[in-house]
This record gives sequence, structure tokens and C-alpha cells, in this order.
Amino acid sequence: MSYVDEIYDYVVEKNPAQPEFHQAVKEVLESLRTVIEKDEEKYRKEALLERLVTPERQILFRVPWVDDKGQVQVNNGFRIQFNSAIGPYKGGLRFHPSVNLGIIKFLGFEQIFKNSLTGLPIGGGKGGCDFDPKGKSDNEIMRFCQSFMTELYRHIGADTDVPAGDIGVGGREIGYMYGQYKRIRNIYEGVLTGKGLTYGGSLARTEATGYGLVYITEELMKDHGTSLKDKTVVVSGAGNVAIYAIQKAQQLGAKVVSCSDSTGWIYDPEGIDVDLLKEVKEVKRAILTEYASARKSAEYHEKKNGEHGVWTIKCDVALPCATQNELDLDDAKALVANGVMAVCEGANMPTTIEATEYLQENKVLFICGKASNAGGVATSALEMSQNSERLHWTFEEVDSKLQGIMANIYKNISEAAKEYGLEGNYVAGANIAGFKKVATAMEAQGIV
Ligand code: NDP
Ligand code: 2IT
Repeated sequence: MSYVDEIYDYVVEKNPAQPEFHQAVKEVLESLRTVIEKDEEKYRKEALLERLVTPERQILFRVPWVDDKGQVQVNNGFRIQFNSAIGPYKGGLRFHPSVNLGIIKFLGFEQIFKNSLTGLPIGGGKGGCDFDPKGKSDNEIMRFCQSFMTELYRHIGADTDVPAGDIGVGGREIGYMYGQYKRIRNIYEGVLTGKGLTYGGSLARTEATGYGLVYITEELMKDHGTSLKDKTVVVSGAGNVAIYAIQKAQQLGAKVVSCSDSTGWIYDPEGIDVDLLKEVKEVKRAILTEYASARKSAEYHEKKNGEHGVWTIKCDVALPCATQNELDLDDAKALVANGVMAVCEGANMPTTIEATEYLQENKVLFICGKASNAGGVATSALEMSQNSERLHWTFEEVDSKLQGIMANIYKNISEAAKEYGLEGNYVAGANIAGFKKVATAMEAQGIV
């Protein structure tokens, strides 16, 4: 059996009941097949792949907190320090009831290659909790964040591991966690990114993932002789990534006609009103029915099992920005039947493997999340740089660095695909380019 196939079986055996982690590993291993097979004996002898798929450290902890009624609640906290070959562990924290070890491991594994693609010195990590922020008061959120950090603080640090936001973790949660870290450690350091602008945050970090997604999509379009101007774009999600992807796509002249949340989706043929969307989701923390009731042109569709939501809308470009496996084979078929030209992932692993293959077979331009959503973590690394030099850069400075980073990622993944005879396969290009830097650093550092 080839080394790559052996390692996939090894991962399934060693990590039972973690389907998302298996899926993430499978996608990467398939892309690396040609690279590994060229030098199989060397890689096998140094057990490079076993080391790559095994986290350096896995931290699981109890998070007890008291709700507003005086009832004690207990949640499960996680931080996976996956790979520090090229820099301190870096990656977000997700607070969502679906969080479990397998989900955090898939996200941490993806983060290794994504962070490598940014060209910045950051290793891969991810964390989170099965806590549900929905319906909680501000005080409950604060007490929960303080309890979470009361355990996490001992494992992180500006040069060790630097968490940030992800689903369910935005500026409010980062603020509460930063306050608790500072109180316990008595150190004012850049231990978290996505901080508020008054206490060490970077301008443009809030916008960075969505903006970066659109910058790389525009690079892709330019490379194929067109642009986002006048294109119809379908976006899923209505959170941090989706909102700023919609905003930037509109600034580049596209018409974005949809968004979605965990309750349902919006079709707005006149184009999404971003200010209204921000008011509904960021300020009121309400559901999308409020968007529809405030806007005549918008239709709200409740989410129903087996229905395909935004992917049935005719579009030129689709940007999945909600969560993993939200775009399956039937969705891919609907997109292709409607003549979609490009799909670029804002979320982490939103497209199933079968759907990805179908899109690629049907000549749809497809960029995977570890390349196309890397603008968020890249700007987090820029926040770390600013914290280290105790200076702030202007919005324009950060935004122009972000544009440069996304253009560079596009160039690197295109070239890596070409080098291995896989021109136009940006999934393979991303995995190969991300892997090579990490593997070289791991080999140079010996058996650790
Ligand atoms: P947010 O919490 O801000 O928004 C998530 C959005 O997706 C919300 O609209 C939410 O609905 C919806 N959603 C989440 N889970 C589900 C689900 N299980 N079913 C249906 N809808 C769901 O998160 P982000 O925008 O930060 O993250 C979105 C994706 O982007 C995630 O995959 C994340 O890992 C990825 N990502 C985020 C980065 C960042 O910088 N924030 C960087 C790179 C990737 P509702 O409003 O109802 O909660
Ligand atoms: O998935 C991701 O890249 C993020 N949630 C952002 C991580 C970060 O450290 O900014």
C-alpha cells in the first residue's frame, strides 16, 4: 500500500468518530500524493506524515460557569496545538454547540497549511468550546469567557500560541478573554488577535477574511480574463466573513443577491443592503427575518431539511461563508446547471469532497478555504507584528498588505499546481505549496 493510503487508514484508526478530521486529512493527502510518491522512502523513514497528522499537543478542559438564574453550567473546552514548525500556534476559537474534538482537529489541521500559505511565521492551532452564545446575556458571555480563559491562559502566550475569533467569537468575546488573561498574567501582550482598536487591535482585521476572499476571487477572475464587475454573486452566512465579503464584492461592482443564517436564507434581487445586514446581525444579534421585514425587495426562506437554500439561485460566483459541509453534491449540481463560473470558499471546508470533485470536473474555478480565507489569519499576523513593535498601522497600510498577500497566495497556488502537472487545480496547489514549507521546516528541526 502506498504511504499516503497507509496514513489515511492510520488517521481513521487512531481518531475514531472524527469524520470532519478524516475528511480534511483525506483532501490534503490526495493532493500530496504526487509529492510524497516522488520521495516515498525518505518520508516514510522519517515518519513525516505520521508527525504531520498528529497534533503536538491536545488540551481538553472543563469550563464551569454560573448562568443568570444562579444555575451552574459546564462546557467542554479545547485547544489543539497542531504544528509549530514555522511559528507560534495560531488559529481561532469557535464557540458553537456542535464543537467537539474532531471538529477542532479538522480546523487545526487546515490551519497549518493556511498559515504557511500566508508567507508569515505562524504555526497551526485551533480551539473552542461547545458553549452556545445564542440567547445568553452579556453578563453570561463575560462569565463564560472569563472561566474559559482561567484555564486556557496557562497554555498560550504572544510567542507560544495566539488564539483569535471564529464562529461565535467576535470582538465582544475577545475583549472579555483578553481582560481575564491580563488580569491573571499581569502582562499586556498580544496574546489574542481581533482585539478592539483601543487595546491593541489592528485596523482592517474585522474586514480581513471577507475582503481577502474577494481579493483572491478577483485575482482568479482577472487570470481568466474577466472580473467581478457586474457579476451576480451568491453568499451564504451572515456573520463576520459573509458580511465583509458582501461589502467588498459590491465595492468591486458585483451584485450580491443572498445571505443566510442558521434559521434560513435571504434572496434579495436588488442586492444585499450591507448596512441593514450589519444592523440585524452585528448590533441586534437577531435572525434574518428582521432583514426581510425591513426591506421590500427581500424574500426570507426558512431553512428546511433537504432543501438547498442559496445554491439554487442562478449566479456567476458562489462564496460559501457559513460553516463546514454546507455545499454538497446536489448543491454543486444546482450551481453547475445554473452556469456558475467560480466557487471560492470563505468558510473552512464548506464544500464536501464529492461536491468539490463535481465542480472541478465541470470546469468550475474552485479555490479552497485554506487559500481563499487566509486573509483573516494573515491580518492577525499583521496585528501580532504591530503589537510587537507597539505601533499601529493605518487602515490603508494593512489593507494594501492584505491585497499583496492574497495576490501572492493566488500566484503560489497556481504555480505549485502547474509544477506538478495539475494546472488549474487550486486545491492541489494550495495543499502542496502549504505543505512544502512546513515539511522543510520540520525536517530541518529534527525529530521533535
Ligand atoms: P460568525 O459566527 O460570525 O458567522 C457564522 C455564520 O454562519 C452565521 O450567520 C451563522 O448563523 C452561520 N452558521 C454557523 N454555523 C451554522 C450551521 N451549523 N448551520 C447554518 N448556519 C450556520 O462566524 P465567521 O463568519 O467568523 O465564520 C464563518 C466561517 O468562516 C467558519 O467556517 C469559520 O471557520 C471561517 N473563517 C472565519 C475566519 C474569521 O476571521 N472569522 C477566518 C477564516 C475562516 P447565525 O447567525 O444564525 O448564528
Ligand atoms: O479559520 C481561521 O483562519 C480563523 N478563524 C482566523 C484565525 C486567526 O488567528 O485569525
